[in-house]
Amino acid sequence: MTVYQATASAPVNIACIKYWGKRDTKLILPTNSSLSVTLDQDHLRSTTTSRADPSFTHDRLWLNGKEEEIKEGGRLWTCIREMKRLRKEEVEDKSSSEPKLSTYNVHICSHNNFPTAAGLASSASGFAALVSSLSHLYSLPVSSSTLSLIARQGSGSACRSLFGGFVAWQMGSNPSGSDSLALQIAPQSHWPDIHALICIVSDDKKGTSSTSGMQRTVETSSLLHHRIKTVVPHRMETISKAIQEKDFDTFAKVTMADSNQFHAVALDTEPPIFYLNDVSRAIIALVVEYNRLGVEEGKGYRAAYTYDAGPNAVIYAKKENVKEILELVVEYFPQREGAFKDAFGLFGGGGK
Ligand code: 2P0
Repeated sequence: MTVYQATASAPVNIACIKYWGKRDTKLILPTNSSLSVTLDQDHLRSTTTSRADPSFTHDRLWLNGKEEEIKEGGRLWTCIREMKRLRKEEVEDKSSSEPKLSTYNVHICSHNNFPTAAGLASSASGFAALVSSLSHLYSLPVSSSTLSLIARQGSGSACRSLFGGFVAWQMGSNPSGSDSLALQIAPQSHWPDIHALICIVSDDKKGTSSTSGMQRTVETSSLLHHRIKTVVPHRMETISKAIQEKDFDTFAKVTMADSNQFHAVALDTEPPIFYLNDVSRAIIALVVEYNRLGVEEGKGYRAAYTYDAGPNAVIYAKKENVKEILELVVEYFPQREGAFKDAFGLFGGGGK
């Protein structure tokens, strides 16, 4: 008997230009383009196994060993349906000899190798790994950008985890979402010198989810409209060029400015959303001072902080400075056991 089963993993990505706001909540179409760095496959990742079998009575999914409901019309349901549709259109319609896997139910089992509650982007790696494993199961002859269209409908930021290295999510303009996809700006090998240090400030579950928080921002923040129209398009160009030219100074300035503006639009939301805490702000002050000294010594910027929808810091730095930054962080912020995850060489690997 043939077993139809495939496993794939996908890493977490951390945005330098933040996605915050949807123009279409069902299709998950963003109000602005975004750009991220995909972390190393060896560190924070989701691994997903999918199996199709004619004896399965319905689609089922387990996340870290616990079964999750696949609600009709929900995000998981949509991703699985879209992958089955691709299988039917791209494989089965073309060759009648292929088994009709699109008609079988699937069982999907997914694990994260990091705590889901840590406020790190588990939905991004999770949906990217899900789509990637189904694409292997179904032997789909499609590009990662095509798969990103489906991962996007699971969680917006997931579309960027289908590539390694530096990845842009183009907002697109088509109401169908057909051009709202991820593209690789540069592979990891282009700039392997960039490392990410992840500082777990708190592993509490965040107060306001990204999904509901961003829509409140869309509805109530006037600053968001300025950001979308005039700030982000320019920043996307500037940071893409900085990556191409391996210009860390510009990369760092744009990354920190965009993190600041994302938290400013969160604050500009009614009622306001606070993701940073006092420790997050103290880490910002440390990085600012470290960069000030770097400029004074003629070395330029040496670190870039960025924060997502939570208090945990990610610090991007060149390899030569990582040890010094780590020592500074540990000196100023004494560690609880297991509270700090240094993630050297966090890079590489796409979902495939
Ligand atoms: C990002 N974040 O670009 C931004 C920065 C959080 C802050 O993408 O509703 O979990 O599933 O599309 O992808 C978090 O948003 O939201 C996010 P949904 P998602 O990484």
